[in-house]
Amino acid sequence: MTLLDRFYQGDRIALSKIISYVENQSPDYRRVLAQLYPKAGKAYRMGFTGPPGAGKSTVVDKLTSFLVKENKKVGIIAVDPTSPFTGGALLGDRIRMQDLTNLENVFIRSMATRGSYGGLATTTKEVSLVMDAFGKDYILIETVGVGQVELDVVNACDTTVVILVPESGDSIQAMKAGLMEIADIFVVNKSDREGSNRIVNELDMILDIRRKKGEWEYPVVATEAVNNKGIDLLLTKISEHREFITSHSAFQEHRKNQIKGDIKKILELKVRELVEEKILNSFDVNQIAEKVFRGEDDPYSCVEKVLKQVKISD
Ligand SMILES: Nc1nc2c(ncn2[C@@H]2O[C@H](COP(=O)(O)OP(=O)(O)OP(=O)(O)O)[C@@H](O)[C@H]2O)c(=O)[nH]1
Ligand SMILES: [Mg+2]
Repeated sequence: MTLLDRFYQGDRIALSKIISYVENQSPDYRRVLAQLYPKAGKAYRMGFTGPPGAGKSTVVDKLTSFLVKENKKVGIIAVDPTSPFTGGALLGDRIRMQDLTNLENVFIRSMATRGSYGGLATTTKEVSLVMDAFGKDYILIETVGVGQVELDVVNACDTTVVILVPESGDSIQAMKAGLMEIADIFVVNKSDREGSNRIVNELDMILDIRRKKGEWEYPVVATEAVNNKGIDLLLTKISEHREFITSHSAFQEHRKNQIKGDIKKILELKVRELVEEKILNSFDVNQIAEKVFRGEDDPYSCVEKVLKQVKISD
């Protein structure tokens, strides 16, 4: 039996192996993804982002427990900022969500950002695709909200949840441009702490400008994740958002835009590889430099000539 056969039979070890294969961009990993692609598209993907320590993992953990009780299959991707010391994922998320790892219907994967430009690990989307093809109903992606990461979350998810804490109050204005714009749902976690009502009200005020009749309501949900409070309401809001977007053409547009983004990304990566393999390696820059130096040719014409000679695709 091949690895893919085992994967299709629901073998978790096969799932884990295929994820590693894709993560490491092993030879032919694109062929594997191409095979899985038609099987994917059924999972609902939610992103959870927000400042470090806001309670993202706790929220994801509690939400997962709810979903599992409803017999749903859940995949979790925890994207950790690359530690400058270990170069790998921090252990924190894994440890906190450990109770879930024993559950048959839950699969957790921690990934490092590897300092890629995107922040969100470049392969997060591919890993999500693999989990989707495996038959997960929900994929929950946790990332620390820094810079570019947020946009990547939106691009990889159907519903984006931004998690803040009462202490975030002072920075709301500063965040407006980034986190505020990407959230479909806001969570004020640690609502057991002082100042929770104030930040909920502040967010409500800012969001009122954005709320339009008949449009999505951009709800703010107060939670105390550690004590499982407010999680049921959050799940209700996520379901409402799902219903909202799937009943509007916006959803189809969003998915189409994601596909366009994917195609461009795949193409860019491929072109970069081809340039490396087929052009830079077969190109004797020293010889050309000599010619140019001797005044026999100019660099522009040389590049054109090189490009005419190479065969890009087989
Ligand atoms: N008081 C209080 N503490 C909470 C609540 N939710 C989570 N915590 C605690 O906050 C700490 C951080 O929670 P995490 O869930 O690890 O936060 P995170 O956002 O995933 O953190 P990073 O992944 O490191 O960015 C933990 O010690 C939690 O127990 C809450 O509702 N109230
Ligand atoms: Mg976490």
